[in-house]
Amino acid sequence: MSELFPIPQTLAARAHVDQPTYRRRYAESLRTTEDFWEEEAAFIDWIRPFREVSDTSFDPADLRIRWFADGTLNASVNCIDRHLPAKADRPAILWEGDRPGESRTVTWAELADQVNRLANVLRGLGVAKGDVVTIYMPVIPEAIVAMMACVRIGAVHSVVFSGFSAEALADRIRDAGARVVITADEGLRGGRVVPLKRNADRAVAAAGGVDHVIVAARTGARVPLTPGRDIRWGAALALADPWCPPAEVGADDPLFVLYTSGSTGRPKGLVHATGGYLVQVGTSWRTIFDWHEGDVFWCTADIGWVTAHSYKIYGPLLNGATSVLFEGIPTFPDHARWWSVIEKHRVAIFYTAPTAIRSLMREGEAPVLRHDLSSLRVLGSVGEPINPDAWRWLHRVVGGGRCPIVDTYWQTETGSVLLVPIPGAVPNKPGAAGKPYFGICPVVMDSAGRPVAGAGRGSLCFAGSWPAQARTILNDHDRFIRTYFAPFPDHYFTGDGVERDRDGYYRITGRIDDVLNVSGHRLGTVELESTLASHPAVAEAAVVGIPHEIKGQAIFAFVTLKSGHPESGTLRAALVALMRERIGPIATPEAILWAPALPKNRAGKILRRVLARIAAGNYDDLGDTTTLADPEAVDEIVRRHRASL
Ligand code: 6R9
Repeated sequence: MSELFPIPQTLAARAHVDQPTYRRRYAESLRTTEDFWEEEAAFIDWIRPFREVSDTSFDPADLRIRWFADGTLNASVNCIDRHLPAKADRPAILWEGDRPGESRTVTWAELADQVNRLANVLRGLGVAKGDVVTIYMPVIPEAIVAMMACVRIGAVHSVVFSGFSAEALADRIRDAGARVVITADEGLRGGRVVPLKRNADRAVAAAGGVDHVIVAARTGARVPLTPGRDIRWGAALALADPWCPPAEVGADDPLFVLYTSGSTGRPKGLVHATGGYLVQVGTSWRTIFDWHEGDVFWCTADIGWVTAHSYKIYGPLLNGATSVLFEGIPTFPDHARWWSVIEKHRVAIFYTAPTAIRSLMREGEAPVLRHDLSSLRVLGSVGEPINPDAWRWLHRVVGGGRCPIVDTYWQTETGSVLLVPIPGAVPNKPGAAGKPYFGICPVVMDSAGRPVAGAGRGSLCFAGSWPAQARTILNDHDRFIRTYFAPFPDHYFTGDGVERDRDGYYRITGRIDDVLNVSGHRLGTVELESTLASHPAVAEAAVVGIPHEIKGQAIFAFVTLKSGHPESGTLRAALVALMRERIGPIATPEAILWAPALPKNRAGKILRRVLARIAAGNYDDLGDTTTLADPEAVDEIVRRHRASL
């Protein structure tokens, strides 16, 4: 696709990075990578400056990922204390509750006060440097306070998404050996109550080893407290000293653990190190969103996801930026909720996920157009490839045609964005995750493990380390090496397929394991799904392979329609025709099932694994469904699939 959207001139004129700067600095950053990161590291206030920039090797037999190793620092000082002289009474967090009308502003001084007090509470409970604290909280300012309090004393936070079940939480508490858990009485999402303390109690009972549970008040519901073990947030902080001296932490000491599900096996606890992560996340956040002093930033990701860690919490805090923290969901109480929040806070930079955009597109333009979104300057997308139709809608309807979309490609493992069209520097191509960030060297590998030169398709790898890269999988370093470094020696392997075009843009074609093989033709799910979603009646589509006697695999499509478009045989035929015409007869779907909603995890990624089992009729063996955002969606799809046989 050659459609190119030029860089808006007004934006380019004052952008941190413009086109010539990107070209020059990118080339330089590959030639002298250490010099580049050494300069970037000046962004951080070090306690003891580092002497050695890096010591890295991706050789599986001698894996080393060390950045700024002999430097020391404290994360909370960089995120909070250093902004106090200039910004104490300015807002750090603009919190919007699940219900409209419920909101709070937290200033930098208030944030500092809460963090210091909680840090002292944790210290008082015996939490020491290197200990893991599990955080299971709704999206409220206290969650950020909890993370910052941990890092103030050199403890390691492990945030577990509040939508996860008690079992999922127990697994993560056990794996990390956490002795303290921080939670809230209840959460609220889309008007529904989430019994967080009850889940936490069950998880703590199942996991064992937890000495204390700190309970913040969100709804104020009466929840049972276990004497001697449970501690009320409010009472404990009121008694705590408002100053906690920051711990001096080594740059390669862990900052946090974050669990992510692999394609198989138990969840992996990726371990991120302090110095490299803060250097790259802090500097890249400012660059890729082109943030300027005074801009209000809003990232819609839940705190349990890496996107929130890097670009909703650490990135804005490190830069002293004001950001919106929104507890709810985009469709409650109505489909205009997000747009009203953007209007209310004059949001300049809005970072979200394609799945949410597709669901809002279903409702048409009217809810968007009722609001004044003229404050928006830059839009961002993350989590999966954004199909060109959703891209164009976001660009035209939400961004009024004037905001570039930074489609950021990265992973929990990478810590920081690796591919991105920097807004003042790289013109947008809908559906392509742009070009490499500074210091990042993407490599497209063919099936024989040879780098592809120029344009071509293959497995997405990276040569050479970057500071924000995860250092290991907690308790399983061998799995870390095996998963990411053994497949292509001397390279980091992402697990994603990619296509590089002649202009050097990268288009993610989906996880390698999502590739279908129909009669020997490899078809990426992304291409198939984007084509279905380009039909005006289609809101969203997911495609999986089913075993087929002749073709090996055949295409099974799950399709969600936009409001006001009835399911019909004519529409089915039109979709089949569209696939044949756009991709070829090879892309003819064997079956299309109308799905009122698709099963997704809480980060909005479609669980194709579950759909593949349904398509094959294995209803009783859907695998691990604990990460599902909406289990009812699965029940309904199973019912319809059964009925279609
Ligand atoms: C940040 C995050 C990582 C996987 C990744 C890829 C997919 C993320 C993407 C994208 C295409 C983008 N992915 N961003 N695919 N374009 N802009 O999502 O981390 O939850 O670990 O997921 O998500 O498949 O490998 P994580």
